[in-house]
Amino acid sequence: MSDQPDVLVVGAGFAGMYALHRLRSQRLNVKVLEAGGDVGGTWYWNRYPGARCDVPSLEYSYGFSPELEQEWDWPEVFSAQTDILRYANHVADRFDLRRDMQFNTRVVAIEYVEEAQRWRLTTEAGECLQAPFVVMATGCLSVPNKPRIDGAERFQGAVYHTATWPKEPVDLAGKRVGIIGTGSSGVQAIPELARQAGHLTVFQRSPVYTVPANRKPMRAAVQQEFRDHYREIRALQQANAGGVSAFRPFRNKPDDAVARGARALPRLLDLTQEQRHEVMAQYGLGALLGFRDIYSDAEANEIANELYRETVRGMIQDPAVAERLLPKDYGLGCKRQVLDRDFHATFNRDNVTLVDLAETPIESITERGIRTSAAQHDLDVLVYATGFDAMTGALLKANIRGRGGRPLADKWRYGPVTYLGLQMADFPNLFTVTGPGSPSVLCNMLVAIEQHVNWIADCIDHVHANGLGTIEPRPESEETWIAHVNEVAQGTMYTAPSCNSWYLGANIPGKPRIFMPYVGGYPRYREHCEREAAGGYPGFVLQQAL
Ligand code: NA7
Repeated sequence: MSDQPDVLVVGAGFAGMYALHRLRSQRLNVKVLEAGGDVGGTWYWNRYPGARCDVPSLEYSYGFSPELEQEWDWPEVFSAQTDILRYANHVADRFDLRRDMQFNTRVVAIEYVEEAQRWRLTTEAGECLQAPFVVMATGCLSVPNKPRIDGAERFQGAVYHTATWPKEPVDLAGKRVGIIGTGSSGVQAIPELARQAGHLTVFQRSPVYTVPANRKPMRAAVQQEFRDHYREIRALQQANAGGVSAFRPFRNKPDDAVARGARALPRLLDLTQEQRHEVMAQYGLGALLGFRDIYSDAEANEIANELYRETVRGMIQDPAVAERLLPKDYGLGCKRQVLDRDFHATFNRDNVTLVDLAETPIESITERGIRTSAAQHDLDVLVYATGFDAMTGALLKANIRGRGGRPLADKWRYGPVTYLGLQMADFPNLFTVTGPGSPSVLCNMLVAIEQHVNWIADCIDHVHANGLGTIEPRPESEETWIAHVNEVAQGTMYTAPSCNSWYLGANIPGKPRIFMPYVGGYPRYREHCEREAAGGYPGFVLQQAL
């Protein structure tokens, strides 16, 4: 491992792993610092029972190595955390990544040393490292949110957070388990915890729209079809708003997929009520997501919401429980879509109780469990499935200080300000992979990560090739970009006044309410990045080397 790195990469998830591989190929000395004990990032930490990806694995995989694509077998269409982590480990072994990675190393301060055109990073253990370039590959969902609840420290039972679930198996047999939160993590964990625990009490603050996940095992022939068409599939991903190809093995070939991608989705408003019911009866809850007008038209959205509610009512035995599980004050498309396996059916089990915190809020946590305004719920185990300080959390936690010692927290006091989610003015040579203002979590993360890392690597190459010292955005580029990010988010369900999501920072008390990811589509975004690079970075300030 080099003591004089050209680039320090923070984080060894999929972004940090590829950054190391790609930058190494440019003969740069790279060192990766990772807080966890090994590679994998979000898939290293999120080991809770039921953890899975909501993008098909043949798409949620690296596209930079045709050999890797051909040799890796995915056991299921949508992979479990264990298989994704196995894949990350395979990639680390195959490309010999660990020799330039330092694990169990949390970066606690990152300061710009102006007179040296370098960054100085300090670790929790007090180690100091310096490099001219820093790549923050710290992930969008990597700082767990653990709400402050009165009395939390008094609880005598075991406490877990889904985002920091232990490596060792947790024995829940016969235990009284409570879980707070019904987002993606809670919805995935609840059916598994109910199977394992003696009794499960679900503490729900907001009901969730969730649709059944595809749970098919991978067929060898399907995998082979992908392998045979991978180059075209990767090209299709580049042309798709969410970075996923529309390729369906056997049913069509890539050319058909292009045509299908260009064809607009149907509109719910164009169907009669009878036709809508037929669609629901035939295809179930997931069918609702295929109508384009539900994401932008309030009337279509409310029709879809009501169809959703009608269908769920038919799935739950106890009508009072069903009513509590139904979202009524926000619409489909406001939050990230949750996919489940047996979530609704779990509430028909004898050993599961739903507590609606909107009716009976938590008053405190006691030695024995959770006390709501209506009852004391005795628990042996308490699970927080309360999400993350998303998108900005990890960057702010790293205590980054730019020119003049200016803290990033100060620059971002009214919300994140970046150019393209890649860089910030006054923070030269510091790059963020899938930062706020880029498509990031609205895109297939692997596609977004590779595009960002490639752009950053080319940018560093440009600085070196031209004998320059630093690059950073012009303040006016940031202003124009952030205005555009906000503009394209308006009029979508994401920013409806009734919507409170982690995309908006609404899950963290005091966080500015700003829609953080770029909703204008991955291809449009990518073209913008490419124009900057091809034009010699007109939106950036380039300074001579000292
Ligand atoms: P989410 O989607 O932010 O869900 C967190 C859940 O925790 C959600 O139901 C919250 O209710 C609930 N929550 C948060 N704070 C509290 C308090 N103080 N009291 C009660 N309930 C609370 O996080 P996930 O980990 O499930 O998923 C994050 C992403 O990871 C997901 O979208 C995928 O992209 C992968 P709320 O809705 O805020 O009322």
